[in-house]
Amino acid sequence: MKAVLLAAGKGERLHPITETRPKPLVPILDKPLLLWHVENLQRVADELYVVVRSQDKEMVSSLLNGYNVHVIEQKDGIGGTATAFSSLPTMEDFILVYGDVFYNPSLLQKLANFDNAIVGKEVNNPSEFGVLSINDSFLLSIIEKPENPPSRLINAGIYKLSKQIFYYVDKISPSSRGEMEFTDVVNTAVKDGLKMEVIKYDDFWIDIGKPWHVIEANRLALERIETRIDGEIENNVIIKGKVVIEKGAVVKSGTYIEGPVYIGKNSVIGPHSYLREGTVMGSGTKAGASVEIKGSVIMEGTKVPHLSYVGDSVICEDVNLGAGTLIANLRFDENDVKMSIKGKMETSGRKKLGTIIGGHARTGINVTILPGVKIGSYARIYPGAIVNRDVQKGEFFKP
Ligand code: TTP
Repeated sequence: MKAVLLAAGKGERLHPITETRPKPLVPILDKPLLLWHVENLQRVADELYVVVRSQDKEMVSSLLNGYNVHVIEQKDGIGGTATAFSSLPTMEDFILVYGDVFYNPSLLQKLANFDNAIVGKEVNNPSEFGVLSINDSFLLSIIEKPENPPSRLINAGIYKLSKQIFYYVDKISPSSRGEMEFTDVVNTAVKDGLKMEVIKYDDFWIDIGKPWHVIEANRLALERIETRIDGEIENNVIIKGKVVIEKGAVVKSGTYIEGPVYIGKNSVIGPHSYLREGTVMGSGTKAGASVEIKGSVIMEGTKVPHLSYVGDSVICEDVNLGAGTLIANLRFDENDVKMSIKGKMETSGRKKLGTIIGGHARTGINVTILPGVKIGSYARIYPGAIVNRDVQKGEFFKP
């Protein structure tokens, strides 16, 4: 059997994270999401296809060097998941997965037994997804973001498909949002009589579309780690809960860790830092003296050297936080934190959410960042500033 991964999205809602990396390279436990997918799919498929944007092809190909994967460029023209799909050669029998979902791969084994099947996941907010309308265990249609969802079962973005589906690719037109949608291909096929089973799946699942989902996907992965210590731990370090400490990492004296926490290779933690649950330190990162980090994803090469608090945030690669940089993650009114997504304020559904800082940004000393604020890649924040609005890519924020 073959497997296909659609990974040619723009990932605009994930800005500023995707200002400096394509969405498939967003890390989960310091490993690009794309590699999680490839390793999962290789368990059940002997041939893998990944569809990417032309500008990402080189980066993705070099990441997948050594893996047996065909990297295919998405066709030009109107974008969308159906365009990604139509870029593939015809196949007999295959699994198809959207590149931004994170899930338990044990599901794939079960899927392999069906001719045509779609995975359904029950969620509490179905109106935000494609909702499955079903009859017995068969799909009637996928309804995109309905106001009155017929069920709580949504399209998990994971399918088992047969060759017949290719026949319907040319039978659709652009959706109301101006994209060629793979769900329209599936709806057209089902309407024409194709039997598609709905496989209910109730293990962990997340669609990484918005910046805080990066924290949540990492948290899901963290909850499944087993303690492994390959790095060095100095005397007087206290570790509670599960931790992974990779090779070359050093945890210096006086540090207190409450797992689950992941510390990537060649990182330096401490002396006297406090890493709390849900923290992922990418490779080559630093959390220095009197630094507290909680529920955050710190990407490769980023330094938080002195006297800082980082809560419920994503700090991308090669960022430096000046001494005394403090990130607020809770509003005084304790309402859910909002964030601007493609220019529109959206609720995150989270009481605790700090900041999202793009790659290569710098903050001066004593900078304060308010909840839900995004700081673009390569931005500079003037010492002592209170950052109370989004900062654009490359902007020098000086109040
Ligand atoms: P989306 O999340 O709908 O789109 P996106 O990745 O472009 O993100 P954003 O809306 O934030 O800009 O895409 C769902 C999946 O489909 C994702 O895994 C990427 C894939 N996809 C393609 O392969 N090609 C495309 O043209 C689009 C739009 C998505």
